[in-house]
Amino acid sequence: MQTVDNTQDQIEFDQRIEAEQKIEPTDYMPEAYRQNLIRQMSQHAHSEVIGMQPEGNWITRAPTLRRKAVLLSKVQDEAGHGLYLYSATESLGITRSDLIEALQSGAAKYASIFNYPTLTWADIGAIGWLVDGAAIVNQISLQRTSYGPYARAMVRICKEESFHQRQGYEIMTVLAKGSAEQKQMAQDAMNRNWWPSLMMFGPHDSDSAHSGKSMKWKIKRQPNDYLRQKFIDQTVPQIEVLGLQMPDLKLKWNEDNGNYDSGEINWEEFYQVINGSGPCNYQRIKHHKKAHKEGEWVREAVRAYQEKQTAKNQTNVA
Ligand code: FAQ
Repeated sequence: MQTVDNTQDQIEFDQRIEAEQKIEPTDYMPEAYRQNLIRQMSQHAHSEVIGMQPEGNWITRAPTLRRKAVLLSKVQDEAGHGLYLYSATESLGITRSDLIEALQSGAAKYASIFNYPTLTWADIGAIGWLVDGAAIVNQISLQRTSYGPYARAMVRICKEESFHQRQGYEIMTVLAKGSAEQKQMAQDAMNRNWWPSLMMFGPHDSDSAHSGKSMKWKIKRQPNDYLRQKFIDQTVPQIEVLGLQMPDLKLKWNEDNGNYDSGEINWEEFYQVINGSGPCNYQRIKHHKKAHKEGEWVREAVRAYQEKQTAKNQTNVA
């Protein structure tokens, strides 16, 4: 049973959400709000970190020194995003090791898109353009999320994602205006990444388990289908500029509602991928476990340093 104090806390929490005030780590929050934030934010952090793998795969094979330097920086940016988001999630009272354990055991998800392979250099262009493009549409909306540390992390992350999107589109522009083979590479990579990019926005609103509560608490500010449509509407003209064929023959401007109509996502594939049976799920987690194990000495060194510092400070106080 709730105590009187707790009821008052709940009323004040609801008022703050209503008034668009941010909830901060030391503020009262209902347990279900906290858990839902941990779920979404950690999923987001895991996505940034696992998302380094498909692109990292091309660092040694980038076609020029300039492309290599840019890709290296982009992948490092994604690591940075993962770190902000893990830190922001830890402010909800969960440890980093618990978060990593949930990723590695399959209890926590990460964006389905990163379970697809990057077959050619053009996939790097398509990821920057479409995947970062879809991520920005979602994350601009999340800049107004109700949890302060998450909202602030999103502001910085969006600035960097915006650069990533442009560098991806620039790769696509060069390929689309290149030789017939390069244009075909660009076309194939766009076709491969189009549907998985649309899946990044999650299931239809009618099938979205968390949207109701997340919208009420202003963790999510706009629903999955609205954001997906926004992404489609802004991306189709970019495909036209590239001079590529549409990846979905049903894409058609609808005068009546001012949006593009489109074909249906293969939801069976979506659920297979998010439940662990996509083309690269096994490989992604296996690689994460290996890298995490190899980094144990760094974590040990940090712990030893912290212990020494604490002992030194205690001696100084005494
Ligand atoms: N993949 O009830 P909903 C990036 C799960 S960052 C996997 O609608 P919700 C940068 C969902 O978790 C990309 N799982 O869920 C980059 C839930 O399962 P659960 C990451 C998905 O949370 C670029 C279940 O389905 N961005 O790309 C997906 O209300 C290039 C039911 O779904 C974010 O994470 C999916 N696509 O809405 C990095 C943004 N969709 O948890 C490297 C923050 C749904 O109960 C290279 N997250 N699920 O086990 C969000 O905005 C939301 O969590 C949604 C899903 C919109 C993804």
